[in-house]
Parts: sequence; C-alpha cells; structure tokens
Amino acid sequence: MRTLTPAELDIFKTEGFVVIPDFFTATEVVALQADVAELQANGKLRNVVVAKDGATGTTPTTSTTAFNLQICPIGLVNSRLIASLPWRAGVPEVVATLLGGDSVQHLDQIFLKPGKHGVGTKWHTDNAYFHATDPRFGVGMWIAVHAANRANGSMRLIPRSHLQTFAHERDGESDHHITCAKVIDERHEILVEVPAGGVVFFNYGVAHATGPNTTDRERAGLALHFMLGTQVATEDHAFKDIPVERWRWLSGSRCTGGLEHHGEDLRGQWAAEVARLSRSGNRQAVAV
Ligand SMILES: O=C(O)CCC(=O)C(=O)O
Repeated sequence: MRTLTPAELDIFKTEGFVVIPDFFTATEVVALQADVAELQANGKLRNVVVAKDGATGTTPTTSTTAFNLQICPIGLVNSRLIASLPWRAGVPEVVATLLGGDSVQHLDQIFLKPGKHGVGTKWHTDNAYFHATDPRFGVGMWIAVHAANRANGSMRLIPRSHLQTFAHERDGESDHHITCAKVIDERHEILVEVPAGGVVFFNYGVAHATGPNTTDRERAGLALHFMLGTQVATEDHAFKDIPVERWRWLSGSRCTGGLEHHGEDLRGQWAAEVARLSRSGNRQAVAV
C-alpha cells in the first residue's frame, strides 16, 4: 500500500498538487483499462464537445470531429471497480493525510480522449464547480488510466495557483464546462507526465487543464473528488443537497464502505474486481 512521504506532503501543501507515479500496481492498471474499455464499448461515455457556442441559448450541437468523452458521475451500476476505489488500501489514508481528517467522496468521472481526435479540458479549478469556502477542504485524485504524456495531452497545472482565485466563464466549446483560460498565464504551467496507474492529487483551487491527444492511441483519466468531512455539513457547496446519511465516508467511525450511497458495503470489493477484470484485460496495455 502506497502512503505519502513527508516530502510529498510538503510538495502538496506548497505547490497545491503532488504526483505519485507508482500508486496503482500493474495488475490494477490492467483492470482499470479493461473497465474503461467496457464502459466505452457499452456507450457510457458521451462527447461533451460542441460544434458551436453552447452559451448562446440555442441547443448546442455535439461535435462530430472533436471528442472529449465523459461519464460523470460513474455509479455502481456502471462500474463496481470504480465505485469501490475509495476504499482501496491506501486511498483513505492518503486522502486523510492530504485533507487533515476523514473525508467523503462526492464525485467521480472519466475523460477519454480518442487518438488524433481527442481534445483537452480547458483551464479551470475544481472549486469553481464545487464552491468550498476554502479550496484546501477538497482534493481531486486524477488517475492516469493510460500513460499520460505531452503528446497525448497529459495534465497541466499552475503551481501555487490555489493561493489565487480565477474568474470563470462558460466554455463555449463544451456543453457544460466552465473555464478560466482567459486569466491563466501559461508561462507558469507545469505539464506532468504520468505513467499508467500514477496519480496526481490536487487541491480544489489549483488551476489545471489537459491538452489534445495527437497520438494514434486513446488516453483516459479517471478523477475522484473528496472533501473534508467536517466541512461538508456546513459549507454552502455544490453538492449540499446530498443527504448527510448518504455520504460516502472514506474513513472514521461513520465509514460504512458507501453502504448508504450504493446500497452495499464496498470495502474489500476493489481486490475482487481487480482479479475479475485483470483476467479479461489485455496485459500488453500496461506498457502503453
Ligand atoms: O482529464 C481531463 O481532461 C480533465 C480532468 C479534470 O480536469 C478534472 O478531473 O478536474
């Protein structure tokens, strides 16, 4: 089980993000890739790129030439593997270390960029969507399902940007995204290259973006979002309508493995799903 070193925690606190290249094992990567392939084959991801400005009030037309395929939220019905991920050994511990206490999961999503036609997600902060009073109350966990590099549009982040705020507006090239691209100085960006199974943990206030996929092969990222449990009840955040009793506590005395949310305690299910999916997955894929 991977935990954080004191140096990694320091980097997170100072820069607002930290990259853990060896978070998941090769077998887990095979399972994640097989799961994403299944979601795609079953038509669960949809293109969020629009051909014309989606902010004009007219019905946006989905692009047929540019693709940023998303599923959000994912849900137990679509992926038992991803639903059980928050209780995979090491995840509750690392998230608790980063946030300074027990946390709840409130979202998960996948973005898949097909080879050659995949486009990026524009500059934004997650807190522009989630509205925590302090961005340090939330952490995003972005998992490279396939190896992510410059050519296939890996994650770009602005170090220390959690110490600033950025005005957001509707991204006219997406059917629901917002962006702060106009006020970002890209000279400060860092592009992180992340092996398959590596993770970027980032503070909700960190500005980040992904780029186009110029390679022949698709690339997917899976993101989970967690918020400090003590804040969830009091904050006027975007998901305050979720009843307290349905929160997915990762750890602590209120943790039930997502029983109230999913109707099932998913603790221990990650390993079973990894075993099942990695038998069907393509072992070659890990090298990508
Ligand atoms: O993978 C992507 O394109 C964007 C992911 C992202 O920005 C997020 O999860 O907040």
